Amino acid sequence: LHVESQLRHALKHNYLQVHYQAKVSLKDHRYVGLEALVRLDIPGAEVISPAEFIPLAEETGLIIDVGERVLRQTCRDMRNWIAADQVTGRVAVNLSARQFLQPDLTQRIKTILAEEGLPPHYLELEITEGVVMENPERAIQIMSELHQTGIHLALDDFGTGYSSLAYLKRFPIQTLKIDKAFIDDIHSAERDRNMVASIVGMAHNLGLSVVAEGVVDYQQAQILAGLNCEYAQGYLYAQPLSGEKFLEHISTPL
Ligand code: G
Ligand code: G
Ligand code: MN
Ligand code: NA
Repeated sequence: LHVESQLRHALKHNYLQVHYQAKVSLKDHRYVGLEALVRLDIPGAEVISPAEFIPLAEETGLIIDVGERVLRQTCRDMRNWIAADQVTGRVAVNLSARQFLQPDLTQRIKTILAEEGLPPHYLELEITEGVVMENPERAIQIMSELHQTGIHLALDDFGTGYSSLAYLKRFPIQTLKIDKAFIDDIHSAERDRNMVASIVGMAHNLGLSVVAEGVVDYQQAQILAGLNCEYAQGYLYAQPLSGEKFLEHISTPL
């Protein structure tokens, strides 16, 4: 109940904050895009991580409100940054299970994009493998509708949700994000390295690009580059940062 009342309080007073984490190319460690990650920042209290309040927001239905605010803020920030030539690439936003299954999802997103003045091709939506595999046929319909608007789609937390290859081929997605769990021990565990090599090979055969999540050291980055993985996110490059700090980060040469 504590987190729920904090969340309601935060929604009422607009204390949701969108942070941004850089995505980089593993070839040259250059910035290529960004992911929006929400935070609860109530004045006088510690920042609350989405890992704590997203499941609760999902249970209570508050996620619909949270999700729309995150999307709107992200589109607004991105539009301004593009107009000022401060940011290039695409911005990724995470969709929860309940959001994904909203009957009018595509229309709601199109409305927000239009109101905030962001062309759809600048937006990428991350949908977890687990959510998609709960009802793959329905997921294909929803993803196709989203894809037709020009929005890009990424399968998030890949490797944790048991996608069958038959489905993967039919999903109208452009990107796989390999879950951090496969990256953590990539230097020491040959099995994890082999798994990642297989995922990258399979993704490329299907015409998908690959992002490795949770890259924290240079050795992991080198191994991933050697496995032909194109992109990475992780603390090695940048933590999720406030918009202001994110702009500073990407404008500072490595
Ligand atoms: O940023 P952090 O690593 O603390 O995020 C924890 C979890 O919360 C991750 O699984 C991430 O995908 C999820 N998350 C972060 N921001 C959002 C958001 O805006 N919407 C949804 N649905 N999930 C988010
Ligand atoms: O589920 P999703 O992949 O959207 O969640 C991303 C989460 O991972 C965010 O909460 C983000 O803060 C976190 N994250 C990003 N990079 C790293 C990292 O290098 N190490 C750890 N431990 N977490 C990370
Ligand atoms: Mn994500
Ligand atoms: Na993930």
